Amino acid sequence: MYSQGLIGAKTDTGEDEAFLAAFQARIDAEEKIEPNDPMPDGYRKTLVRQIGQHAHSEIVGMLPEGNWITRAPSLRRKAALLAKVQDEGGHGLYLYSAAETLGVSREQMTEELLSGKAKYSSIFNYPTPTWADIGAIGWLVDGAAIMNQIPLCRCSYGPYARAMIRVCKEESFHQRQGYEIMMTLARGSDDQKEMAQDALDRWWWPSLMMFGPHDSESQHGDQSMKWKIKRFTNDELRQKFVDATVPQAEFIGLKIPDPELKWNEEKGGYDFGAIDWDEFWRVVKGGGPMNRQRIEARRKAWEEGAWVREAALAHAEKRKARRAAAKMAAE
Ligand code: BYC
Repeated sequence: MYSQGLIGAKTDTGEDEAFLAAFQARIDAEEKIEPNDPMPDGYRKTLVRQIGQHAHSEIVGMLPEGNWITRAPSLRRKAALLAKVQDEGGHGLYLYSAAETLGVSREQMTEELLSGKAKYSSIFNYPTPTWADIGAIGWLVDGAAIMNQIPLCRCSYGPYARAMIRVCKEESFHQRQGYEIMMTLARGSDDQKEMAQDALDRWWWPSLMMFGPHDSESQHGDQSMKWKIKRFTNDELRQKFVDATVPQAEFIGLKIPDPELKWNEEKGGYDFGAIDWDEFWRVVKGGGPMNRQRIEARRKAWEEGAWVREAALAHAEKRKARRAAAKMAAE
């Protein structure tokens, strides 16, 4: 999708005050920053980190749902789930391509994921033991992802912003298919309703954690807001998600597992209970229920796909040589 011509590019941009002020002025004027434009190294690194982690999240995020493709309860459910999981793979590819425009290669990013240096969203380290988990992921995880990604369509970096437009359209379909699964279960037998409630109980708090630490603990938040990479803070987006999701739960007769959840007339939003940040950091640092299996699955896929990458490279070399020979013969 994007040129890889910048890999290994020189990043020495001569960052004196005038350069930084001129860059900030472009951001403040809502100009899009494009791959060949001069940019502060910190801006480039922040984007490589965020877009890389976002790409990894999409790819690792295929695993919990992929677990249910062979066991979906009907052909219609199977077709929809298969399409959704494929979409997530596509999102990962756009995002890896967008990150490559900043001078990092797919191989480097993958190595960082497999070595544990690069993070991916904490949410994908939880298991999917029942079919209702597939509903809960679509409804809550994709719902949270949309809340976070719609503003990224206005991110100051052009390739990331443009990739997000299609991603968001697809995520909104994902959210609806998840909610529809939950609605069907919630209106089904007592056992089905119980299964839906149990999935909501397990996915609610991890979904709130997807938005990242509180603003007061967010290391990168202020600078990313200033550079208009982020348009809302972690806490602002979390609040919007809670406000949008609580009525959806009420509509299908499920109960949000938070005794402190209460409408606050004055702020025009819900107050909600404290998030378990110890759990969040434990999961982010590799101690979640499925971290080991997720990375093992990615390592296996990367190693088993080596022959495909080698074959594609060999084919490209052959074509290049054939074209060069044909050109010489024609001269
Ligand atoms: N999990 O300073 P902060 C999907 C890290 S997938 C793990 O606030 P920032 C889907 C953070 O990276 C969509 N780590 O950071 C796919 C930082 O550590 P580093 C996934 C987290 O970047 C399949 C540290 O905590 N969406 O939709 O300003 C199926 C301090 O945080 C998390 C994206 O990736 C977390 N939840 O803000 C279904 C969105 N939160 O990097 C669905 C793009 C924070 O210094 N990313 N950390 O080592 C973002 O919008 C931002 O990066 C975040 C964090 C809001 C997540």
